[in-house]
Amino acid sequence: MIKSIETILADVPTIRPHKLSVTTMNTQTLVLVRVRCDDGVEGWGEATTIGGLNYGEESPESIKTNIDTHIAPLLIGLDATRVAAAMAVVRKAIQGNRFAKCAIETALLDAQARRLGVPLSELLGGRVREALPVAWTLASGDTGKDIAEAEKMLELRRHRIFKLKIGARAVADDVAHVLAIKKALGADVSVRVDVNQAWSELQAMEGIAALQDGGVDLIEQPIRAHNKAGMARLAQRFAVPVMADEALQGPLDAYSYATAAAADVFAVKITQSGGLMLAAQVGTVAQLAGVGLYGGTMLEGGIGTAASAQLFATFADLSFGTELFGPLLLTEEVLQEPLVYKDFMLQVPSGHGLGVAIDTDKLGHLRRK
Ligand code: MUC
Ligand code: MG
Repeated sequence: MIKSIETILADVPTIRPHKLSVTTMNTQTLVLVRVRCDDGVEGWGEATTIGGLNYGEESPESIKTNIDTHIAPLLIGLDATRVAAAMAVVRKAIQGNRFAKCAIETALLDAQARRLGVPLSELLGGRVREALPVAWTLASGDTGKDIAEAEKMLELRRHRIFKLKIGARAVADDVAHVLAIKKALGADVSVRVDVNQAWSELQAMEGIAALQDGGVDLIEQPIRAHNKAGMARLAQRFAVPVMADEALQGPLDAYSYATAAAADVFAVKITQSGGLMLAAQVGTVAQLAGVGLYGGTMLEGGIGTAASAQLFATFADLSFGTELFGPLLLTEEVLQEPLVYKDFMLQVPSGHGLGVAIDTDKLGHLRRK
């Protein structure tokens, strides 16, 4: 039986300002959910947003309030061993709130996998890989600093795929910035861009043409998420793959994007999809439709990153890799044992459930009082 549900907000400074077209992050707020069951098993989940309400329609505070006030009361007393049934109750009663639902579902699945003595990936179909290629985002806002940061990552053998956040400046300035970085890093290093919806379709045509000529490998969400027809035109016009991110808010969007051929690649995010089970369906739609898969992040800490890794390890096709570097952008680690990044890969935790444990003392210091 589900006995109690606790939600915790923890503000963790980033290692440097993280500049996106929609906001500059100096802190990340982790929303952590702890579910305790009457058999003594507990599970953890996480949801993060980017810049409060700058990126999506849920904020850390709304996630906490809506779980505490509306979602937890529906779940207390339900059978903890029947996660799908418990989530069906939540999904029937609660509109929207995909991030909150993801955090809750993750905690319930973590508890159930621990109870069964298996890694969470086994409840999601079973893993086909033990390590995931992991990109790093260069977003200091300064070309020289970004090049130095990338060179350090290559030397550490931590990342050799770099995603650049653009869209805040004029197209020509962004293109010059990206191509200077691409030139400095060379042909063997993958350079990609994420515009976070900032361009008009005309700007996108100009920008993508120049980036494609300069050897950029992937163009993420160049235009507004609702402009599916525009995304389809761009995907068709250019050889460089165009990826949907903000446009995918679950399997229905994935289906409609796949049938409209509106993206070459899907960025799958567990929060944005509304939970691990729905994110798995986004992955299935992509694989059925021949759309490439990329494991996305909302810059979660260790819990959300481990949860995403458990799912992405089940994807047969993961040709564009992942960006599960969230904990590395934060100055404080909330796990007892940090996730392992080596040889350009994130090792998928092999223990039961999420395979990670929270450092509750550390969290005690970081949590918002
Ligand atoms: C996004 O839009 O992809 C992921 C990596 C990063 O730096 O920002 C996020 C959000
Ligand atoms: Mg993105």
